[in-house]
Amino acid sequence: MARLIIVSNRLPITVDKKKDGDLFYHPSAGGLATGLNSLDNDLNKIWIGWPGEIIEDGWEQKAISQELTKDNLIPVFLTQEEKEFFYEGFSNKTIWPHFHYFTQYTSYRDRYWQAYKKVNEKFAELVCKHIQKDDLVWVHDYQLLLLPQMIRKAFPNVSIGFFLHIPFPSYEIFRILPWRRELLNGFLGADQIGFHTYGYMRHFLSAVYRITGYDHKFGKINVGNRIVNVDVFPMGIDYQKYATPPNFVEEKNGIEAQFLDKNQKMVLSIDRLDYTKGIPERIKAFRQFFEKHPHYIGKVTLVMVVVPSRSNVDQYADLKKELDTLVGNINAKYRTFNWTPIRYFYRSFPFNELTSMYRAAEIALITPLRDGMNLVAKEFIAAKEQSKKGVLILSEMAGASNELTDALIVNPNDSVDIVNALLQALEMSLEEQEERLVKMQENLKKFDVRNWAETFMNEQIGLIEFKHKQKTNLINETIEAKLLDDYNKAKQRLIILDYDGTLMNFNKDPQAVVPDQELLDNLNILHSNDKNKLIIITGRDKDTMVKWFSEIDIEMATEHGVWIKRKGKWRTFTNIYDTWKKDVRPVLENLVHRTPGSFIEEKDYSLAWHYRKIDKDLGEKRIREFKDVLHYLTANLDLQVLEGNKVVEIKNADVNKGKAAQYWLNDKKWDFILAIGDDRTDEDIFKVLPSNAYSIKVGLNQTKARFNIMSVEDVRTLLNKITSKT
Ligand code: GDG
Repeated sequence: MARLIIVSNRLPITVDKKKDGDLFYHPSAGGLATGLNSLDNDLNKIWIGWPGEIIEDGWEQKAISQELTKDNLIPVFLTQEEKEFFYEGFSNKTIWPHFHYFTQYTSYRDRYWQAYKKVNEKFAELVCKHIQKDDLVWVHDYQLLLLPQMIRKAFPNVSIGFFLHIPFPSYEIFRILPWRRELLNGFLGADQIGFHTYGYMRHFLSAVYRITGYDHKFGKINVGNRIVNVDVFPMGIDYQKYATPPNFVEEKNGIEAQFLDKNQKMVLSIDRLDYTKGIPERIKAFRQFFEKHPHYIGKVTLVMVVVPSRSNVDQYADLKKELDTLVGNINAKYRTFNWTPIRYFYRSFPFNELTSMYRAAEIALITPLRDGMNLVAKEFIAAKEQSKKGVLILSEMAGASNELTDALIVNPNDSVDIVNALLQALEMSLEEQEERLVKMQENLKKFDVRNWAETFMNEQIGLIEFKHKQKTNLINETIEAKLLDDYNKAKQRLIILDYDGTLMNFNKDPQAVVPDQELLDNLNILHSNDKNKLIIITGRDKDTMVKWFSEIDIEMATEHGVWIKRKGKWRTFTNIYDTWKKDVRPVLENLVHRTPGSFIEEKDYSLAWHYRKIDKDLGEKRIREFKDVLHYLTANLDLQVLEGNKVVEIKNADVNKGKAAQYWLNDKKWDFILAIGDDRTDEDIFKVLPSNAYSIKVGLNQTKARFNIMSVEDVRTLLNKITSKT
């Protein structure tokens, strides 16, 4: 039976080793375990991760493993050094600050990177030891970015999902990292990659395109022989746990009562100690609030919970000092004998007390400078299920702000914005509070953590089915055997091949795609066989093809069929003309001027604008602009605009590869036809072929061809097999 193997840095159970050596087991904080444990499908689950304590003694490791195995948990034991360099180092001093836009804190130490790779390998080894047939793997978060690719290497067909819980930064930030390529390749080992927001997804796709060159269509990245699905899965919370907490006893003399008694309003903030959370900025804005609205002095209190974290990292210790000073100053300035402006707690609280605070607070002030999602904001809204009273002030830099649009959304760097939001929240009518809360609660109830985990898994399972379906059109062993057999039996064979993207991979410089010797040898074998007619039909210009294929006298069509070489002679359509070029060229030149990195290729009867070296979105935008101008310019001319792979070409309307193919198709009664091509212009060839022809599209895009083949490499392998039969 298929199982789900969850892999995350931390296990949902933490092991604590007391001074006397006793081992204690308790649940780790966080909603991930709830979400995953509630997955209500047929999958059995195992979970692999670090139990949070350094255990170097072999016997102890064995005892812990035995204990955890009872709950299907498998521990990865880290050494002190690994904890220091992998966890505190690369994870928390490199990726964490960098992905949260704190590049000033990013550490670029190779020592950290080496440890990161090593620990990812350690995880990979253990995961691979446990993978069985049909298992699904789901890897979590920034500590394990290399893991998907490592697992993929060992198990090319296993289904792997990956979810990033923190932001993915814009390309301009991401590219700064020396290990950007390795990190992206790590991600791309997965079949599915999930982010909290569309913004993170967009940044990721853009980084992938610019750094690795892999393009995508609607979030599906074609990585050669696989498709990687990238999508948005905003994580929810365990709604009922906060709406109707178990064992919750309304404390008569609890926090809420204390504030009510004194006619004071409670503003709440809860964060882990982290520079990403905007805590100093928040305190300063709170101080400004009293400066601007002094009549609220004595009437509003900020209850600020800061949970200790990563105290071994310098910036965290510095931040702690800064907070102590800021809170000290404001309290010293404004406190009275029965009121303190900020009640600051530097510790964590048991769940029940946390929930009491959520219920008691009139306002939650959650203003991170950057936050992947921020579950506290969602928990606060859920805790208001019964009272329907409360206002959420939320930073637009938290992923949650995309969903909680009925909160008061603020820019955490804009203290005036925060001050205004505080005033608006304090003065908001109960009707408006309820109206805003209800809308958000409805959404959070529907899209809770179970729904999040289920949606992710269902989509991942769907991909397995999709892959399976795709494979039916892909050239497999059976189709290949039939093709080779038909080829063998045939006496009059027509073989039509496209060049770029079919026989050779693309290059940023089109002139660098010179055919290699192996290809030339293979084509020569095909060409020299009396039973074969081998043709190349390409969009390239005649001169380049003549130069590159000087050794083999292959018949061909260039410029999509403008020039036809048959029986050793080149000729062109008689009715073709190029007088239009003088009108169109200046427009293209202007385009190049405005789009650095693009260039014009002039062929005999066409003009092509290449944008392979530039940003894809900019290229597409320019094409849209250009098409309008061209329509105007060519209103009375018989021209067409062909869109190829990162190139647009303007030529006479009468020319296309299908028409070119017909010269040879009509020559004889062929008993075997093979045509292979990769882009839209090759579809014109597929359209004119008889239904029993072997038409093959390179890549998995929609096509008129009968079959698909994954890559140029696969085309070359197929040709090798054909020539070995020749
Ligand atoms: C990552 C991303 C993303 C906090 N203080 C106490 C306490 N908590 C609980 C809260 C909440 C959780 O910890 C913190 O939520 P975050 O959203 O900050 O999540 P993290 O796991 O820290 O961080 C973040 C998240 O992953 C999920 O993808 O939202 O952006 O950085 O559940 O309630 N719990 C208790 N006592 C406390 O004092 N018991």
